[in-house]
Amino acid sequence: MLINEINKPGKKFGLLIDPDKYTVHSLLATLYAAEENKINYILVGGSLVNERIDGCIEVIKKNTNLPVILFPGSLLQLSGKADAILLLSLISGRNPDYLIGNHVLAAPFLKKSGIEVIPTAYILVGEGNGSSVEYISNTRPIPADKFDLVVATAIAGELMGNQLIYLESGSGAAQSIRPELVAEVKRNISIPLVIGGGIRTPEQARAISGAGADIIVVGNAVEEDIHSLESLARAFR
Ligand code: 1GP
Repeated sequence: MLINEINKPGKKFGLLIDPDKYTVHSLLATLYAAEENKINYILVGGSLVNERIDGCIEVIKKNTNLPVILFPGSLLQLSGKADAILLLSLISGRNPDYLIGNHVLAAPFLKKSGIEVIPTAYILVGEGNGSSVEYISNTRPIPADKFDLVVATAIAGELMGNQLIYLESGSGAAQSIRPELVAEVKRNISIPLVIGGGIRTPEQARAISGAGADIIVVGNAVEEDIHSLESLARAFR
């Protein structure tokens, strides 16, 4: 089970592949770089995905041994070909579709597929200036300076039985999750903490790591510059 490996001590790096943003050629080059840099997980998903997710996962599986984890932006992004799925509950928001509605719709498929399901408390943090996840999910993020609300939400996420806490500032966010907030949340939970959104520089990765993140997820920075993978992964570890 992937979750047992995730729970082991040590920093893990998740590379997010949005199938729409890659050609087969750029995907293969990125997978090669991911193997070279001993990336731990490939996450697949995006807010809007037009390409068939199955095809993308097939290419990944054929060309690497890295575990593939679905990070679904919608019900259209389910696939039995992945190793696991983050079953996201968007607990920063109050939209029932993202708290239970979509889970019910996905449940029979997930059960039948046999894919490992990792219940994940997904917490959107930001200034409300318009991430895709905010728009698509029709929810408001928790304001980034309201540490007490973020911490209380993370504690609730753990108490509800989730196996990961995922703090998200939105893909391409100008501001990644602040290290001070990472540290505060980490002090208050005992399950692994995932941080994603807007991580572009080794300095950010190092600061977030030092503050206690167990996993970071990076998408845009690597899409734009494949060479950033090496320095980001090294800095985070
Ligand atoms: C994963 O949404 C992020 O949590 C990905 O964000 O594309 O900004 O790295 P970036």
